[in-house]
Amino acid sequence: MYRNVSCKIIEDHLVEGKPEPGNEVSIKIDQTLTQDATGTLVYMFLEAIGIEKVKTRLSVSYVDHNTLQTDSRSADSHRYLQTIASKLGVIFSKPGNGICHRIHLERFARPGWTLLGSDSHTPTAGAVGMLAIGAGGIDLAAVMSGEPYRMKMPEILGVRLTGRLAPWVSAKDVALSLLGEIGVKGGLGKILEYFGEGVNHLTVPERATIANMGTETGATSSVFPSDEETYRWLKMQGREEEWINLPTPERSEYDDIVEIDLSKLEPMIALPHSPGNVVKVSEVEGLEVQQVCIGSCTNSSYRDLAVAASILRGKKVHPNVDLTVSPGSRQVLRAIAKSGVLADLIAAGARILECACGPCIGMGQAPPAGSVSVRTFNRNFKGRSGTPDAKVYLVSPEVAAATALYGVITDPRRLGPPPKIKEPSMDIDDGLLLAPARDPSKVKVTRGPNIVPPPTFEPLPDSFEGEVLIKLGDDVSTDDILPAGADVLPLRSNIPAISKYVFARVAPRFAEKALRKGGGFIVGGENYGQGSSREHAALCPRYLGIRAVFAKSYARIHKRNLINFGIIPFTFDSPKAYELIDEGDMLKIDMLRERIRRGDDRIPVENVTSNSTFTVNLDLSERSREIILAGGLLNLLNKKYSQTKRRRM
Ligand code: MIC
Ligand code: SF4
Repeated sequence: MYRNVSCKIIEDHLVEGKPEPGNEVSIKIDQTLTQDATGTLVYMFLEAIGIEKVKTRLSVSYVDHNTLQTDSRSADSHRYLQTIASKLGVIFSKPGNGICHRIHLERFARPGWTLLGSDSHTPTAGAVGMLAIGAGGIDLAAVMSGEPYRMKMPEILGVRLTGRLAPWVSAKDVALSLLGEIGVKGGLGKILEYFGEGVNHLTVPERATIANMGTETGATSSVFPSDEETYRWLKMQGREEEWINLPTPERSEYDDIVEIDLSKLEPMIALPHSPGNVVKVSEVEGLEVQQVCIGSCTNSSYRDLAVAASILRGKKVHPNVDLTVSPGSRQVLRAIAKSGVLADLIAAGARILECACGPCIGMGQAPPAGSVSVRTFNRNFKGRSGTPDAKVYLVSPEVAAATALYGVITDPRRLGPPPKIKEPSMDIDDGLLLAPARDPSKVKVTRGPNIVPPPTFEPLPDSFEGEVLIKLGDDVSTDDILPAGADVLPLRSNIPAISKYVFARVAPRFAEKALRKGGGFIVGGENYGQGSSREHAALCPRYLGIRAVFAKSYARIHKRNLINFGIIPFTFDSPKAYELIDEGDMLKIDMLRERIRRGDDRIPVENVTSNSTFTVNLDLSERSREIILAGGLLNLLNKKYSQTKRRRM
């Protein structure tokens, strides 16, 4: 018998290494998903490497982020993505079909399999007993070329669920409570595995909400067992033959355990500007609200929308509130249309948006200046909504709907008996999932002017000298490093153009300064690069000449993205070392190639300005050292696959 579900899946997919916490392991990846905002680069990398057909068992390319078409750029990206998917053997999910994580859960996620996705919320698929991990685009390209996925074996943190949720408390409150308990760094280097009898009372969409927000703890993944409920879900999706029994073993073992008694939970809320800033809703009740948004990959299931509709049925949204609803997928949209949920939402005055990420990533619906926006989403980083001084709160659909009704943050337990939601059978319609071409040679890849091949970089030089261009505090998110939103997202396929936005919200002239100074260094605090998987937050600084970051600690995906683009992630060995370094200081590092080649984990840095020397830590696997020496993963992959191509010729 296996120790736990996560270890079982890892062992079944093990290519190399001993799966003990901290060891380097590589695993086979069965499926990949990309979305449009990160996907254009993935497919351009694959083209650069010269891959003719992806090597995974299944790969899907979704269009869900960048769906606002204010000029031709987004539409051009969609056409590129559609044609390149067809050529390379990838299924294409058309815009309008829904949010990648929700569709993947409905149509493709499989218990016992592995999934790598170029989006940080890929672990949503962990709801059906899958090991699903978020990564940067170049890691996706590597896996789609046939490489295993290499990672440091995470610890498995068992989350024991007992009891049953009280009325008006839902899966989002479980996710928020856990975040409140372990914080935005609590899952770092860990897989969160849910077990205990409490799991039996959660449906797959509810498990998906919890798995989805595990990302906000910094976890590598979130995994549920595969059980009868998983069977029910797959059967409803017409996929019961894909079910396997993957229960929590009777004597399961974890590296550590946290306990959550579901019956004790209350409606929770994350305050601005961090998903980890969690308190009880009852503590902030009465605060006036100008906008409420229901949707996103966290809370856009049939149940989520039906609960909201039942609260609003026969009533009107408060006159001072703008309520938007974005269904997670077309399957959900069709179901709410059929059951009358949609009619209730419309009658109450909700604004119905398309099945896409929408306001979650600042693609429209920016709230009024200085206002309060209450959202069922997973992130509330400053400025992410598109309004720099908006205050965004994260809640369950129950709290969102009650708040929309009264115009102030409202604890739904005031509303009387909770609604009983019956999930209807779903109409399965894969009409917007396009199969790849039978004959790829006939596919002409369409490239608009905004599809610009990614830059190439030189191998690591022997020494660096440069200026500290910016010094930042703790929890800098990738939204701070490279914002999303309607102005910037259409440029994801054009690195020279999008690089102008690096730190645009934090230090508006950063890009110009970096180019003028010929590059330099970034200094950060704890958890540098938390949030999204967008590798643009590493690739664009590299394009501007950034060669190293000095931080107290890093978020997992961002650290990997830095390495993948040849930026060295140094770690301060004491809080004092961070204090001693200032913006504008000139730093010099000698014999860098040699030190990295021989695996030094302590690197001396000369502060030329203050005429002193300090030492930083460097925690790199052998593979990461190889990548950095080569000047980035693309250079390594190019070398490997161009040799294979030469041999084939
Ligand atoms: C996000 O929620 O921040 C995103 C947008 O989905 C990102 C991906 C991206 O920036 O394209 C993520 O979570 O990885
Ligand atoms: Fe889309 Fe928001 Fe989910 Fe990211 S978090 S995938 S932007 S819905």
